[in-house]
Amino acid sequence: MLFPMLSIVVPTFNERNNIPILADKLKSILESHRCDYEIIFVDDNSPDHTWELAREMSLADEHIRIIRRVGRKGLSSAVIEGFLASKGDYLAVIDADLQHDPEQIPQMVNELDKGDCDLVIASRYIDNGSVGDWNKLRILISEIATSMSQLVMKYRSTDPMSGFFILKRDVIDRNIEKLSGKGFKILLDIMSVDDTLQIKEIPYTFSTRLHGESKLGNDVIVQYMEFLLERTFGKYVGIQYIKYMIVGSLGALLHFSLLSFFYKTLEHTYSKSLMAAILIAILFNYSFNNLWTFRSHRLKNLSLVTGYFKYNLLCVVGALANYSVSMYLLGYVDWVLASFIGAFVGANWNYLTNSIYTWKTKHE
Ligand SMILES: Nc1nc2c(ncn2[C@@H]2O[C@H](COP(=O)(O)OP(=O)(O)O)[C@@H](O)[C@H]2O)c(=O)[nH]1
Ligand SMILES: [Mg+2]
Repeated sequence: MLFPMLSIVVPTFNERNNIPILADKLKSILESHRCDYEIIFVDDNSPDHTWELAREMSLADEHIRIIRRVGRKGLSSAVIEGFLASKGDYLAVIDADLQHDPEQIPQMVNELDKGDCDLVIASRYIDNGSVGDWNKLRILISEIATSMSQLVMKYRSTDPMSGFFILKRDVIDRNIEKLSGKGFKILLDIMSVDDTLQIKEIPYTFSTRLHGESKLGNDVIVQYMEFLLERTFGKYVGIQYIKYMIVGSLGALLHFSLLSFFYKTLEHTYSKSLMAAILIAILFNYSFNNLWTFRSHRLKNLSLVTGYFKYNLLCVVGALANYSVSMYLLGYVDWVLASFIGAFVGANWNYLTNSIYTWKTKHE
């Protein structure tokens, strides 16, 4: 074989108007560089039938392939499936919307050919790179997210969230089982499981999307935080457990703030204030656990109501456990520690039983 083969994975969701333009560009650039290549579109059953058009394109051009996924969603997992189905020695990822300039691919391939690196990232944040026409808020969020990524990986990459990169196949083959595949940060995922990579960065300017609209909205930030939590604490406990404890702590904070507000500011009786604070905090915990912690098992309609009763019932038992443990320990340790351990035992009971009986998840 003269040149290493290049597989270009393009995740798509509603990109019907963009893919023929991208494919034409890739084709002319790669063929002028005499590159052996394939383009793999991975489409999550787009409502605009991107997969159908990609299939027609694949029938007309043997370099084009399409994976249509049904019942699954997510940028990272789509890219991983593309990698797994690919034939190339080098694997590249690029957005379908021409925000990444395909003209840079030959240079990126060149860097890999030199043999002194196994991952080349097109970065918006070095030298001549740029995020294009982003507003100040988006730039700030991106910068904060970039610095936080340092928590989970040893590399000082300027753009670990870049969706435009190329790597040697071996990097994926040896790490595939460790990748989380969740969310949108596939590059960070790869860099956080392998600290032996040799990385190079080249600058590029993030262009404006050609057609269609961005799929990465506000929940991207939540997903990103979850990813960092999972990579930081996930080796000790499941992400669901961490989320449950975060909601629980926020609920406790809410409880004390409400109690002090009703009792001190509004000057209601202590008993009424306490009752109101407890009821609201339970409702808060239940709702946020349903919306976030157990998102994939979210209860709706009637089961949302029956779930609420189950939740209350199980939490009453948790409260009794909390009470008994605290009372017992009070004979041995200081009251703060006794109440903390009591609350911890209660919270664990609540998590365990609610995840099994209320949200019916398989326990992680
Ligand atoms: N298969 C698949 N592709 C996705 C998904 N979400 C986004 N994409 C694609 O991933 C690329 C980057 O998404 P985009 O919306 O452009 O994000 P932005 O560039 O940050 O605004 C685009 O080609 C999208 O079509 C998804 O859930 N599944
Ligand atoms: Mg884009």
